[in-house]
Amino acid sequence: MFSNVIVKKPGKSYVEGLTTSDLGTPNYEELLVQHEAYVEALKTCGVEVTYLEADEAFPDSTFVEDTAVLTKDFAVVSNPGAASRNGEIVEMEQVLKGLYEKIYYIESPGTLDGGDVLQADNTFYIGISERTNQQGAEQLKAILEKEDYVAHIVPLKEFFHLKTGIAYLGDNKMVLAGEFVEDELFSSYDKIVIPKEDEYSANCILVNDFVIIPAGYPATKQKIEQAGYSVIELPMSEFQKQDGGLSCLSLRF
Ligand code: CIR
Repeated sequence: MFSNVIVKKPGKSYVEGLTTSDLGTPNYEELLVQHEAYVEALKTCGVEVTYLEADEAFPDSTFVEDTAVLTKDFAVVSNPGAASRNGEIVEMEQVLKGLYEKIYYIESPGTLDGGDVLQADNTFYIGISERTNQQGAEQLKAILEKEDYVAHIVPLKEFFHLKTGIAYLGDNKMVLAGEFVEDELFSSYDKIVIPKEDEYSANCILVNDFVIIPAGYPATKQKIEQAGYSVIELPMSEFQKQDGGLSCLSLRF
């Protein structure tokens, strides 16, 4: 169960953020409506929301997930791999100091984006990507093992971040897309497989009694409902334009 989340309002500079997609320029008004709906959905899931104000200096900073890895007992401040995003950790460190007694850090030359880290019960999966390098992944693995978790490093082939293509729903159920579907590392899970055309919906989040998924993926909705979950659908178009998904918009703990 999660009792807290951290979110951050997108600033007007969001439209100048990093992206590899060709889906067009985000509409800021629409973006704010979608962000508000996201925050409301989290409240529906029963969590306390720490709401950070927008910071125009960091266009991508609404994607707070990349700045930290959180558990119940400790926080890890990440070291984001994109130069324009690295300074986002300064504010997040201050916020986390108010919430946690035990804080670890990923240190250069190690880089790590929180979007490359997935927790499934006592096991963590750490992707190596354009943003997370081997040293960053090994630093996090060492921290997690010291804290009695199991950690596996997963070199990514195609996905942007690890969680672009995978989500854990608890109860041994794993949502998997693309390169992860046949990966031996995930063979022991009960798989919910997302086909190529619905790949964006593999980035969904379990928040207490609900699974939040992007709107527009009826097949994914059906599969997750069949697995026994209540689903909340949210419009995500303006976040998708900047390569962001549902998990990226919050830190949950
Ligand atoms: C970036 O390129 O960093 C942002 N435009 C998107 C970050 C998405 N974050 C995530 O998948 N955890």
